[in-house]
Amino acid sequence: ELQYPERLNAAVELLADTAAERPAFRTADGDVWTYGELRARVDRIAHTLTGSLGVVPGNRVLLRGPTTPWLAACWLAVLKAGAVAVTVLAQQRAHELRTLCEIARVGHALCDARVVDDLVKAEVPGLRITPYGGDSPDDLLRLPAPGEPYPAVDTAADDVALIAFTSGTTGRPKGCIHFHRDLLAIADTFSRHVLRPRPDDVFAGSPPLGFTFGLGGLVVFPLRAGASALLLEQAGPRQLLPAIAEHRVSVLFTAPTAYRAMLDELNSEEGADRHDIASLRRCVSAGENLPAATWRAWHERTGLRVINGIGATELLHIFISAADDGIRPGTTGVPVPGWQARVQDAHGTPLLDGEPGLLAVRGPVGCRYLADPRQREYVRDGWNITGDTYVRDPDGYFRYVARADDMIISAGYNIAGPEVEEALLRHPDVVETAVVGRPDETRGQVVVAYTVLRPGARRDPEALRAFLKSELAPYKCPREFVFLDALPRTATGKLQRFRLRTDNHS
Ligand code: 3SK
Repeated sequence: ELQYPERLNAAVELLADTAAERPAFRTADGDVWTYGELRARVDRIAHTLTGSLGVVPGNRVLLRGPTTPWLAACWLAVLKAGAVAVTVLAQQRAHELRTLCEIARVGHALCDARVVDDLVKAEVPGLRITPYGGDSPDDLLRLPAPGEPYPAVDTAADDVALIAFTSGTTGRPKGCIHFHRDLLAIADTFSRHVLRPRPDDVFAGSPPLGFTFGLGGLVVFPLRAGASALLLEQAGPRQLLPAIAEHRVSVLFTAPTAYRAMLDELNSEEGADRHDIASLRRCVSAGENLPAATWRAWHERTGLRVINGIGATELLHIFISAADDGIRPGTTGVPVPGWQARVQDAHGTPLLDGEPGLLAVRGPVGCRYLADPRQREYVRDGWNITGDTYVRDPDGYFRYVARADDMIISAGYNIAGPEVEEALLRHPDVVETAVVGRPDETRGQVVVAYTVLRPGARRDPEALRAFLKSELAPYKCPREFVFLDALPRTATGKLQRFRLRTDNHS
C-alpha cells in the first residue's frame, strides 16, 4: 500500500530532487527548460498568484491553453501556492467554459493569450482572467515578481489539488476532485510498475494537459522520474512521427486512432524510410479500447509491444494494464499494482470468470464528483463502477467488451459493438468504424456500422458484409453501413457513439 506523509505538496515532490541542469521540458521549436529554470519560473508565477493576483490557499484557478511548458509551470505554481487547479481544454468554447466555471466556482483564470477570447466571451461573473504568453501589458509572466524562491504552502496530503472535468461522452460535465497524494499515486502505481521510466527518458504524446491522460503522461510521470517531456502544441499523428525522430522520444502516449494513422504513414511508400522511431521503448494506448488488429500491426511494423490501458478522469489515470511480456493483445491486462478489479452484476454481486458484467475497481485514487448526485451511481460499496462491460479471463486478464451502454440487443442477441468494429478493422479499406444499435420495431435494435474508408476506396456495403460473414456469426453482422468522412469525437478524442445513435447521419 502507498504511504505518504500527512503534509504533502505534490508540486514540491515533483520538482524537488532533480539536478538543476537536467532537462525538464522541451518544445518542438527546440526550447529546453531545465529543472532549475522550471523551478524558478514556477516560483515566479506562484509569487504573482499570491501577491498581485490575491490568490489564497483553496482558491480555484482555471488553467487553459495549448500544451506548453508555461501551462505546465502554471499548474505547478497553482499547486505550490496551495490553490486548486481547474483544468480545461484549449478547444472548449465560451458556452462550455461558462458551465465549467459555474460548476467549479472558479475565481481566477490563467489563460494562454492566444485563446483568451473565448474565456472573455464566457462572461463568467467575478472571474479574474490573467493571460500569459502574449504581448499584453498584463501578461502574467511580464508582471514584476520577486526572483526569490517561493515557500510552498504547507498542504495536507488530502487537500484538494485538482478539479478535472469528465465530459463523459454525453451529459452535463462532472468535476472530479483529486488530492495532492492522488497525483503522486498515479506515478507510483502505473508509471512506476508498468512504464518503469528512466531519467534519460523523453516523454511525448497527443493528449492535452486538460485531460488527465496527458497531465499524468506528460507532466506528472516524467517529473516524478526526473526525466523530460516534449510538450507539443500540435500533436496529431502527422506531427508525432517527425517529433519522435527529432527529439529522440522514448515514451509515447496516444490513442488507438493515432497508432492506426501512424501505421498508415509508416507503411506508405513515401513514409517507409522517412521516420526514425528507433528511440521509442514504451508506447501507451488509452482513451478507448485498443483493437488486437492495431496492436499486432504496430508490433509487426515496429517490434514494439503497445501498453494498452484503461483509465478514467474519475480515477485520474490508468488502473488496468500490463507490462512487457505480460502484455496480451486483445486484452487490457491486469490490475496495476495497488489496484483491485472485478466484474460484477448490476446488484454488485461478483460474476464468474468468463461472464461479461460491469467493471468495478478500487485503489489509491477514488471518484469524488463535485456536488453531483451521479456520485451514487459511480461509487457503490466502495467500488468505482466505470461504466465499462468487461470479462475476466480465468488467468486473471481483463478483456474489454463495450461501454455498458454500448451493448446492442438485437432479436434477443447481445452484441458488443467493439467486437464488430474489431472485425471490420481487419478489412484493408477500413480506417475507422463505430458500430451502434438503431431502434427497430421488430428486432428491438439493428446493428449499424458507421465507417470511414481509406481515400479512394469504393463505398460498397455488400463487399464489407461479405467480408464480415467470414469473420463473425451472422447475427452480429451490420444490417446497414453508413459511410462517413470522420467519426464524431469529443475534444479529448473519445468516440461519441451516442451522437451516431441520435443525430441523423444516414
Ligand atoms: O479517460 C480515459 O480514457 C483515460 C485514460 C487514461 C488515463 C486517463 C484517462 C482519463
